[in-house]
Amino acid sequence: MPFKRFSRRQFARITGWSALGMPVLSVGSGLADQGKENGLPDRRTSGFPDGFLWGTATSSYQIEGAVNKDGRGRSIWDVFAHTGGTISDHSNADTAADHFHLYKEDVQLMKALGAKAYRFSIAWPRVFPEGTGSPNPKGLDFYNRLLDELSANGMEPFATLYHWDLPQALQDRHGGWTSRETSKAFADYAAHVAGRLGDRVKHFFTINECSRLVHLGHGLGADAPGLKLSPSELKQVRHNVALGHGLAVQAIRAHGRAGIRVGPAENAVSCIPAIETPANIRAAEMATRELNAGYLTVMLEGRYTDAYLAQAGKDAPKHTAEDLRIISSPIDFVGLNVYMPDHYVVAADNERGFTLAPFPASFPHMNAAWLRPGPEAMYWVPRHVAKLWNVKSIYITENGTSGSDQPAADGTIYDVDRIMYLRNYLTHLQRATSEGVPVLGYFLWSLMDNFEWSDGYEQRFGLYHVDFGTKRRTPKLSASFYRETIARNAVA
Ligand code: GBH
Repeated sequence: MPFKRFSRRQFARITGWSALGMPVLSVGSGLADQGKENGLPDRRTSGFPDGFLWGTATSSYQIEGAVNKDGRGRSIWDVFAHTGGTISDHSNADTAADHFHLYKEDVQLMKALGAKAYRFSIAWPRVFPEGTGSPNPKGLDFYNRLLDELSANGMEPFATLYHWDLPQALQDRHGGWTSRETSKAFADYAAHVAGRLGDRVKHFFTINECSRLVHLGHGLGADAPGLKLSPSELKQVRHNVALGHGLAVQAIRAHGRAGIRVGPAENAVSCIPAIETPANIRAAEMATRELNAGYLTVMLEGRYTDAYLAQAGKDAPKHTAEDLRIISSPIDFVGLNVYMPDHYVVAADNERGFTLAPFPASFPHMNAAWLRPGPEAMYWVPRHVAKLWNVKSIYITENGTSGSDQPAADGTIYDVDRIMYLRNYLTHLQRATSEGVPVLGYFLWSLMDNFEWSDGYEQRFGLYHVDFGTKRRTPKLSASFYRETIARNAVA
């Protein structure tokens, strides 16, 4: 049902667009010009590079629903969410936002923003219900339909192969990522998908946020598969995940078309110089390299740092030189999920050369207790990555915030906290691109409210509000903010 689930009039009122989806004010007569008239700086002159790619992001388990449709196998998240006490509101994603059935409407939501790119993930258990073996063609059909719809609407697809929904069969058979059998199975799945979708998908991300699936899934037990492993087992999982990334890079190149582009989507541990001095900046770079040793550092350098191995001691992951060559297979870009500062760094005269400042209890947070607003992370993370490893192409694969998102008396969700957050992060992104940091595009998390893992439906990250009962989508005020930013190619 195209676009009818929220009232067109309401949408137009909130966004300042006519009912036909045309802007009421043309960009040229919009706020950018008003700024000029008011004597404010013309922000169009400090915009983003020409051709900068604006998009939104989602992931399969968080939006699709239809978990039993067309032969999909169970994933570790189905099992985890159906285990008592794992999800704060006792929910699961059996139907989620029902994107599986409403994908056409959802493509219109992206289009209404003026976005030109969409990052989504493919559910491995739809494609290989048992993790390996015979593929389920009906599973891939869903993504064929989605790709057709994206293409018909001028939307460039960016596909993530693994956004945490591991086939449960691999957990049962091999212990999931505790075994390198899973790394190999991941490469076989990646090869199959690249072979079938690689004619239309030019950009693949291997694994979303290695560190979260390692720590929260296998260390703290807060995410699927809910394990609390020992330090040595955890380091082995981390190694197997990195190996899975490298094997998938090779498989995609071997089975995709010439020119296919591939890279990770990492939430690199973000290290911000507490005060911008040359010494602190250098310290923040060193911290970035050490604190990402098991992830970006090994992927881009092909070795674990001395400090990582020394600190691990007898718990160091078992690995071969060949593993390291695979993990560091050349990639075409680095995807970065940037949400917050993980550490403010001060240069220090100690062995590591830096001190990580403890966060004061008074440091503010957004609606989610973990989400500290620190917009300068959006400048420093891509800058460090570009500088440390000479990376030439970067995408911001996620950035956004949850909010309480309550409708006001007039029915509108005035999510000015989200707008404040986005405006500040984008301002720092603009600083980065204007200084030549090679960020090519930005994917806002998220297109719409979705199943926020162990927070269930209690944390909403969308530009579009989703009523999870009726599945109705309604734009929040931030949808207008993003649309205006895209139209100007400058922060609105
Ligand atoms: C991303 O993770 C995910 O890729 C995406 O699926 C998700 O919906 C989105 O962000 C919003 O969360 O242990 O309680 O302190 C974000 C990065 C880093 C967020 C770890 C949660 C720890 C929570 N995550 N963080 S806690």
